[in-house]
Amino acid sequence: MAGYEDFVHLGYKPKPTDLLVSFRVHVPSWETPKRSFGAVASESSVGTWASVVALKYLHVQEVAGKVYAVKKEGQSYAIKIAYPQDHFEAGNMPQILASIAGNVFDMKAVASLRLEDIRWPKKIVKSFPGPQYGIAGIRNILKVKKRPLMLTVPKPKVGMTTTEHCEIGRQIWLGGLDLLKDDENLTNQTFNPFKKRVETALKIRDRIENQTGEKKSYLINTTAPTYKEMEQRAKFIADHGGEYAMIDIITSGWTALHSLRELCKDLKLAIHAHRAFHGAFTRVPFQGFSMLATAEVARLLGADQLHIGTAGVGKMVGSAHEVHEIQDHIVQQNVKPHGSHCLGENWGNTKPMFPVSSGGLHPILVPDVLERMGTNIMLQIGGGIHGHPGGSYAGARAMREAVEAYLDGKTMEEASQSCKELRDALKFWGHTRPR
Ligand code: CAP
Ligand code: MG
Repeated sequence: MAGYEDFVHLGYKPKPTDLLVSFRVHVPSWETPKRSFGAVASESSVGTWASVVALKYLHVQEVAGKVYAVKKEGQSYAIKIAYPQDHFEAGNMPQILASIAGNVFDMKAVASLRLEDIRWPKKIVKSFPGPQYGIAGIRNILKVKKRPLMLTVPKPKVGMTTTEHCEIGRQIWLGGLDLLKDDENLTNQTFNPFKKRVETALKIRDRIENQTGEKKSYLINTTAPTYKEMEQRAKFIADHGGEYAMIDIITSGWTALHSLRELCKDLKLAIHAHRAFHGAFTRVPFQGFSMLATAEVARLLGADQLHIGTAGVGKMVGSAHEVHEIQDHIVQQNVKPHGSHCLGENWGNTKPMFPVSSGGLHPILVPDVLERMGTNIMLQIGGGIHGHPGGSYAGARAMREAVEAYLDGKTMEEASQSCKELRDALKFWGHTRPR
């Protein structure tokens, strides 16, 4: 009768149409590795603990997962599972993740389990919308051809009035930044109501665009109690001339992101994806669901830009290696398999996502990030602008100057000689890295 071990087929050669998943498994001391691996394939596809007669039916076996590769790595194992694509409802991300990333994480048959990477077959990739604009499209909206795009979040992140929030917008747009952004937890609070903020900020944006001759925009958080309300907020943004809908993709959920993407096609809004909450399942190296896989899901569902970390420079964890891996997967169209977990990807016509580097940065750290992540990124600096001794305008000037200096091959010390705001930032923070 079918037991967990029957889901292990080490001779199986995956088909191009299979969806592949790589996991890191710790096997419990009382369990055999083969049964532990088989449990993951069984529980994530068709099986359960009991041997059920129907498991032997051919048509059931035809949509079952198969463990096809196993590699011991110290105390844990890297395993790979192939799932026939017909197991899944194409275009239904919640269902796909309920299979490959559902019950498996809390089974006793594994001591710990982390989903590291997913290789999506062509039919599944094509069943999702992908980004509407992508990197080239975003650069086209903001009329910035090459340099890194610059954005900031007013701080304190919540608590300021609409007037205070929008005044910061005026200062940073005047100071040279491209984008203002709502923080992940600013939505429609009584002291800063959504509609009043949108109306006030976009009027100021129009004025500063005329004053500076530069395109400016605003990443407005549409995260809401229901999708119906999210839809109304996105429509309000479009009706008032905004270019972006921001969404907290993890706390809102995948169906919310997918639905917002469909709406934004009609509204012609770009989507900025904030990943707050991801650390609950991406941070621990031996349990959870990787940020790499999370980024792939966000790209398929259609975010145009996504926070992916600072490559070790800022206040959040996320090593240079991890961030580079994610950056490759969201910017490139083809990624080759490599290492024990990376399964590679062919994104077909799915547009790339703009990497956003944010968290614990200030102007003097701009070169550190650009050296690591290149210049085809978005740089977000919040506290490192509004905590500048000269205030938000000075902080924005310092950031813009830091980016221009890097592009001109100048050090921060050299550039600070001709820019007071950068000089003050250098004096105030030096090259310290917050954590
Ligand atoms: C950064 C930030 C962003 C984090 C999110 C914050 O502010 O606004 O939400 O960058 O992390 O609230 O911490 P600071 P990540 O610039 O003041 O640090 O980008 O890694 O998703
Ligand atoms: Mg934030």
